[in-house]
Amino acid sequence: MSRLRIAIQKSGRLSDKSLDLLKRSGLEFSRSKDKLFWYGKDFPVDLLLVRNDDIPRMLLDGVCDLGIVGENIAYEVMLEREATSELECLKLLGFGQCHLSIAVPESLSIENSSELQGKRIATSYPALTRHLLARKGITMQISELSGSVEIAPSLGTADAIADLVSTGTTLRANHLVELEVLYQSQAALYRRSEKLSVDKQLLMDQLLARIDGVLQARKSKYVMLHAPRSAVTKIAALLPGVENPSIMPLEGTQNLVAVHAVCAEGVFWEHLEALKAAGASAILVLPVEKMLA
Ligand code: PRT
Repeated sequence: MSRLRIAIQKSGRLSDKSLDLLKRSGLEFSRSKDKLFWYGKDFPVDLLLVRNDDIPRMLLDGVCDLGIVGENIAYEVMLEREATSELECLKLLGFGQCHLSIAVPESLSIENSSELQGKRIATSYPALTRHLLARKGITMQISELSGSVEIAPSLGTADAIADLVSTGTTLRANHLVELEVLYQSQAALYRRSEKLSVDKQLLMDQLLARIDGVLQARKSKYVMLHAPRSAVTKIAALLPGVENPSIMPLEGTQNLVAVHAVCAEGVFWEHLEALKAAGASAILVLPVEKMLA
């Protein structure tokens, strides 16, 4: 019987959320001693726990069928291997958000990346940086570093850096300012762009439907409220991302009904206040655990 192999980061920023997503999709694994290969128990999907930048390489080499990795790394490896059409991004996963930015020392009065033409830039993402700079018509001398990129300007080994930024704390701590965002990234699910056997494709479709369900449920909220019959249309229109709410009679009252709906978008205090102002009462907002369309 066919089995799928999915690679995720062993330990790092994306590991916990990747594993959590798979567990919420109903996958359970028996952990092997070396902890690099976990066997899928009830569903034929096994897990490989590897270094982040090995994931797209393993996908391209056919070692695994699916991989969860940052878009920045997938793009970097595809450029490095000149294989930009060989990985397919199946889903953006909504975590691991960051951006690849050019940053320069605060002390330099540079306002535009075009002023960096011909200068030195340090980065851990040489292929991506070269590619994105070239799109802007900028050529720089790229110095590849595997870490601590942010200290290159103060060491005098680079005039600028291209590094991932999430909160901006690292840049500030190193007296660097962001000049330009080159690329926005988040964790995504990838596969190799090639035809699978019928069995494997079926398995992959099943897994993708489950992952979709988890991602959709994460965004959704189940809202229950009481509303005067006369205000139901107005109140239903205030529920974010709802087309057809269920309207049910309430025992012992003629004027009030119960309205239940799955809101496909975030439900914020402003929404609740607007619902209350329109006549709603007893408003409850609950998380949705699983969804299958
Ligand atoms: O250890 P391993 O070989 O598996 O990989 P790794 O060292 O590349 O892993 P890790 O865990 O650091 O990053 C994994 C992925 O998380 C990256 O490829 C990105 O897709 C994503 N990600 C999201 C980030 C960040 N946010 C991030 N802030 N990756 C790195 N950073 C670093 C950045 O390089 C800089 O040093 O964090 C620092 C900046 O953070 P702020 O918050 O100070 O701006």
